Amino acid sequence: MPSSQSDRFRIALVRHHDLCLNSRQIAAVQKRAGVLPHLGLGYIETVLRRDGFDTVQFDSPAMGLDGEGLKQALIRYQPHLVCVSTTTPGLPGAIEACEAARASGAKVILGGPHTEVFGAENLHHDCIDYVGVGEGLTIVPQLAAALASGGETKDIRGLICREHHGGVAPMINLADVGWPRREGLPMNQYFSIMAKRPFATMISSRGCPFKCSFCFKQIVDKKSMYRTAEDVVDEMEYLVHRWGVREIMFYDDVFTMHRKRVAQICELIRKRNLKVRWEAPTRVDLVPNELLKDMAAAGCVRLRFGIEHGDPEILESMGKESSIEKIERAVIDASNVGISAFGYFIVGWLNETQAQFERTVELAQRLPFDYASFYTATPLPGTRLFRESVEAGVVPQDFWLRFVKGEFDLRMPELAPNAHQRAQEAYRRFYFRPQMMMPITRHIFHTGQFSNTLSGLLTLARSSSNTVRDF
Ligand code: B12
Ligand code: SF4
Repeated sequence: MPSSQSDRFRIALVRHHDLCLNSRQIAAVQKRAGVLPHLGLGYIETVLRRDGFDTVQFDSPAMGLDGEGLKQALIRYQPHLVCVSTTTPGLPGAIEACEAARASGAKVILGGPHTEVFGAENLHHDCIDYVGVGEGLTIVPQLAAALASGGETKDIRGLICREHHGGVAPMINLADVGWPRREGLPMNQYFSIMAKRPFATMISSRGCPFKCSFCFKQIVDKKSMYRTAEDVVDEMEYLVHRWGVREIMFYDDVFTMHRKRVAQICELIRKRNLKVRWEAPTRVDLVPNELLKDMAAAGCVRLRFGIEHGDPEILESMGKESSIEKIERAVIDASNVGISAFGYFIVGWLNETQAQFERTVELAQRLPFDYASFYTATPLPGTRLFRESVEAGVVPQDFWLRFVKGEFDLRMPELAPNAHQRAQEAYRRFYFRPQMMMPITRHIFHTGQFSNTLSGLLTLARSSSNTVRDF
């Protein structure tokens, strides 16, 4: 442990770069698409501060820190404990962060969605002392308290180390935690190519009861949790007044799951005369027209729909529980009330034929989408898509295990022929057509992001990403 600069126990919370599978393409796209904050670490920091710990967040993409830069920053801070958060594809970046943390002399804990599938396996990397499985809001404060007082760690639920395995830490309600800490973060560095700046993110609910076969469910997401309308709008108001935020992006899985709650949020925004643009993800079967009108009147400018595919058979096999008719209805209704529709599509589905791919492009072109993303299907560990891909002989059973143990140069196998070319082609056919001139011009006018938009479009046209649907 580092020699103490002050009496307080110091904890660094780290999100490092996406040195993911096919990282170069993703980095190129993400650099232009934006830098979005990590709310999970912000929430953990809130709890740690409440418990009296000294904390700092190091958000490498926002702070422009590479591996060496992060290492030097950590050495200067001299943390006793470093918490690194990761997804599975993001593991290579997280390991670089853990190595930087190790060089600072701190104890290192790895957590986040990834560690819910692979726990002890991560201890293969010498730079990791602990793995947290499940709710970081309980694991990290308990570990910090134990380390600070020289106490035992073996009874901490959800904590794995080389000596013992503490199972899984159950979810706690975000509403009981307060808001994620943003002080100390370079708030002006966060942006989304789609949004007006200054911009911020929030989460108003957690979890989703649907079971799409490609979607990874965290333990904390298996039970849904909703914040009250009052608390949500209070945080929106705080972002506007404290940070001058002009647009808010919600990170929820499905924002409109509870119609009444969303209607209450809209009513409060209007009552308080809160002037802020906002956008949220949802499903096509959860946006009745009345609600859409309410949302538009309360500042909702964009809805992100998980459309996924234009082929009914594939939609069915994804377990999406939607239909082409529902997709058409929702996108047209949103557009009619003045809300931009962002369609997330997946191409290169397992055994996808050329004709099925064409149906996706055709649907994206036919409906009034202002934005679309086309991702190649990724069989994330722990998903039904992964099991089916293994059964189909397209992905080796031990693919992710090898990856987790350090074979970071593995390439993700394609589930359908030419999946990457299909993604590139879909982007080109969607964005580069005369009908997109209006939405693109409107976008530039509302967000003021002229150069980002143009270079983003060019990058999208040139590259494709191998990933699951995300932002
Ligand atoms: C917002 C978001 C993003 C944002 C912001 C990143 C972030 N993690 O916040 C952006 C766009 C950057 C992003 C990118 C990616 N994402 Co993403 N993202 C999400 C989303 C929709 C919400 C995350 C969130 O804010 N949750 C709420 C907060 C409160 O929880 P949390 O961050 O998960 O943190 C909690 C726990 O995980 C845990 N925890 C977190 N960190 C730590 C650290 C320690 C030490 C401990 C003990 C615990 C712990 O405690 C926290 C509090 O409860 C989730 C879906 C979901 N429902 O979680 C997908 C999700 C996390 N993303 C996913 C993926 C695959 C990606 C990408 C790889 C995709 C891509 N486009 O390339 C990239 C890679 C990013 C990276 N470096 O790893 C997958 C992860 C699956 C997996 N097995 O790893 C998810 C689950 C989507 C899905 N359903 O499949 N993502
Ligand atoms: S893709 Fe969306 S609707 Fe489907 S399970 Fe995941 S969060 Fe729920």
